[in-house]
Amino acid sequence: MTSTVRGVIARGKGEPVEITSVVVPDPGPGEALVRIQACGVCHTDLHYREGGIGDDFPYLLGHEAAGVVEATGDGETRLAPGDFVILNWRAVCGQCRACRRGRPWYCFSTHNARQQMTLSDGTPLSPALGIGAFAEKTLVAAGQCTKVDPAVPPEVAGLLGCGVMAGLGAALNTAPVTRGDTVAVIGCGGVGDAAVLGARLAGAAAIIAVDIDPRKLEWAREFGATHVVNSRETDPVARIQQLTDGNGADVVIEAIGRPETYQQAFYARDLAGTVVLVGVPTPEMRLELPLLDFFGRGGALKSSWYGDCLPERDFPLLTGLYLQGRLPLDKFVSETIALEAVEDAFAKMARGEVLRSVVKL
Ligand code: PAD
Ligand code: ZN
Repeated sequence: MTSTVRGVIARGKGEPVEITSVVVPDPGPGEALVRIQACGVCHTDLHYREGGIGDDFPYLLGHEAAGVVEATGDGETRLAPGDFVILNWRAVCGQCRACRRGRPWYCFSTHNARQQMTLSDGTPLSPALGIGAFAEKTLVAAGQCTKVDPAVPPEVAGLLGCGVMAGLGAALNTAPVTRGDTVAVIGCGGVGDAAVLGARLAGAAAIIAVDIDPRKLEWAREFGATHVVNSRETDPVARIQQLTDGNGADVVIEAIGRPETYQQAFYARDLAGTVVLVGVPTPEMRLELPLLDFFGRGGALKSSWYGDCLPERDFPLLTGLYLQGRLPLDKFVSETIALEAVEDAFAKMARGEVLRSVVKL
């Protein structure tokens, strides 16, 4: 059996997305069929549409989602129909070399659904990040479903499925920021602002937000930035050094994914400081820096895949903080939109008008 639902696909590089019928198989063993309630529009969806991530068109976009389990495959014991879940793209396998060494947040063999969703003519779809949730229903591996308290509104819960978790985790898990650290965040979209929030949660002494858009800097302040820098007007490296007694920040989080902003992050940190790259670069980008500076500045240069999160550990923890009023996740939801408005939402994202547009179904 299959279900036919509406979904948003990217057919080819740079082409506007379109809504079409998507055929979703019933779940087999180890799989779950999820009725999507909300799915955020993340910059990574736009990267897919622009061909920046791969060439496996057509893509079924959307990956930052929450919904209700509709059916599970035979033998499923952990999940049941009716469960409220956040979808994750890190269903840890428990078997790969990272998992076996006790580092499951690096899992190199994460699970996705085995069966493929297709167009009506049978063309297989590549679901974004193995999820594909700009659709009324999607098929995922059961391990991609993390149960959380249904008291959290789906448009808020879904954000933890990608960008907000990536930003929070870049600060809390990857860096990790510790009490008293000075932190700079370069690029204050949904991911960067979540990093600001994570730094605040960790007890950072100063949080310097850098962006080229004054609106974004205002929002970053609301999330807890103690200083803001418009890098169109002010050299961010010099300003970050000035705000940290001439030293540079202990932790600099780059949340854009561009060589020039990575270079700013590299030089804006203190000696022996940490750079965390959470922004996703595109294949043609190159970085050229004096090797001596890598050596001479010491410290750690890290990348953060999905905020080094463990969904089963972090999603219930963070939704719990939200319900206690300690994590203002609803501030990320700039607007809720219909499936039809995803292309429009990409344009708003590019113009910097939103932190997150969230499709509500
Ligand atoms: P966004 O477009 O909402 O935010 C990007 C921000 O960067 C905006 O506020 C821009 O104004 C700002 N910006 C752009 N250029 C510059 C510049 N030269 N200097 C300063 N600021 C600038 O995107 P987002 O927050 O949704 O995503 C940010 C990145 O994070 C993007 O590359 C996305 O693909 C990546 C991401 N990574 C992971 C992960 O696991 N590593 C997860 C989710 C998203
Ligand atoms: Zn994402």
